[in-house]
Amino acid sequence: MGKLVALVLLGVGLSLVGERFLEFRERSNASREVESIEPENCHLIEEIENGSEDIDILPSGLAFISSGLKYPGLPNFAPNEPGKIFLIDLNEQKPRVQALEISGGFDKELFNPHGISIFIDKDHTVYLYVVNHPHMKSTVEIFKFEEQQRSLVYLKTVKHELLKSPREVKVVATGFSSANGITISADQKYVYVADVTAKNIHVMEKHDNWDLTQLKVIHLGTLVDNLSVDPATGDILAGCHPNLMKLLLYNPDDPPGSEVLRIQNIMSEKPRVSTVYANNGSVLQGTSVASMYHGKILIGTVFHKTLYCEL
Ligand SMILES: *[C@@H]1O[C@H](CO)[C@@H](O)[C@H](O)[C@H]1NC(C)=O
Ligand SMILES: *[C@@H]1O[C@H](CO)[C@@H](O)[C@H](O)[C@H]1NC(C)=O
Ligand SMILES: *[C@@H]1O[C@H](CO)[C@@H](O)[C@H](O)[C@H]1NC(C)=O
Ligand SMILES: CC(=O)N[C@H]1CO[C@H](CO)[C@@H](O)[C@@H]1O
Ligand SMILES: [Ca+2]
Ligand SMILES: [Ca+2]
Repeated sequence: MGKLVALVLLGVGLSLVGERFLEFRERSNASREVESIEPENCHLIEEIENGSEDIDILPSGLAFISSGLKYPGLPNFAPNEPGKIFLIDLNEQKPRVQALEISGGFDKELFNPHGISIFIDKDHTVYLYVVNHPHMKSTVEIFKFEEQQRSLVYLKTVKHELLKSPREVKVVATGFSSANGITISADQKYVYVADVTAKNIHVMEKHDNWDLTQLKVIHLGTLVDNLSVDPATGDILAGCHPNLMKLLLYNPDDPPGSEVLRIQNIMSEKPRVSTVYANNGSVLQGTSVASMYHGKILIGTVFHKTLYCEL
């Protein structure tokens, strides 16, 4: 979201000067009306209502959710509360939610979690990498997940001057107007990159040395934030901002909407793009990510609530 916001704010700043404003309004689909689409079994997760910017799910169905992001230019309902990582067990009939305890001398008061990524070591140890913005700086925190205790043990902080908007990969591809979400196929052969303002997804082939060559571009017509892959089917879920401008110029009476798209058979001649969820903001505002486990979907937002759905 960081890069996206910076880019859009820059865009707004520049474009306010002249008629580019109109063009930007158009590009960001500021006035797009969103028609509701909702699977039958959806409910809000009561315990997480101040953001769920990123979600990552273990192969066992335990989902990590980062909550409480504070970022310049983005709305936030709980500016004085530290961020948290929540855990949800998607194997449960009615999944419960718990905030993970953090031990190991970590400064929890300054915790401002953004993107998260699970890393599973060869010895099956689970690590959680968390992009953190203490005092609006950018660091990456590395935690070890203790499944029995349901807690995170702080291991170390990675800091670097170049780490302004940390990404999970080295620079291997260029030519995006605003690359944001990135994810890799289950077989590790393809990399999918979301280009927010170009409203598309680039499908790249990953070579052994991590060079990428572009295979195709899939146009979605909506501003794509984060991508995830359903490990069971290989489908891609995209958390999208149908009217990005409303997210940045937040007005509770005319809130930003939410949209989740699913791309099936992405490598085929005709990938199928369908809308899994769409809402005008009356239920869910500012979707940033959706992740799937055995037909169950968690839909996260930049600063708002969190929705659980069964397909
Ligand atoms: C969204 O923006 C594009 C320009 O990027 C425009 O062509 C399209 O009509 C807009 N869609 C809606 C629904 O406003
Ligand atoms: C969300 O933030 C509001 C405002 O600070 C607070 O009252 C509420 O308890 C928070 N909700 C959760 C679930 O943390
Ligand atoms: C959103 O849709 C609901 C019906 O689903 C409607 O009652 C409400 O007025 C709409 N809100 C906005 C801001 O358009
Ligand atoms: C995994 C992934 O694609 N994460 C991205 C989600 O979006 C933020 C920006 O909003 C990026 O910084 C992350 O890399
Ligand atoms: Ca994001
Ligand atoms: Ca992530």
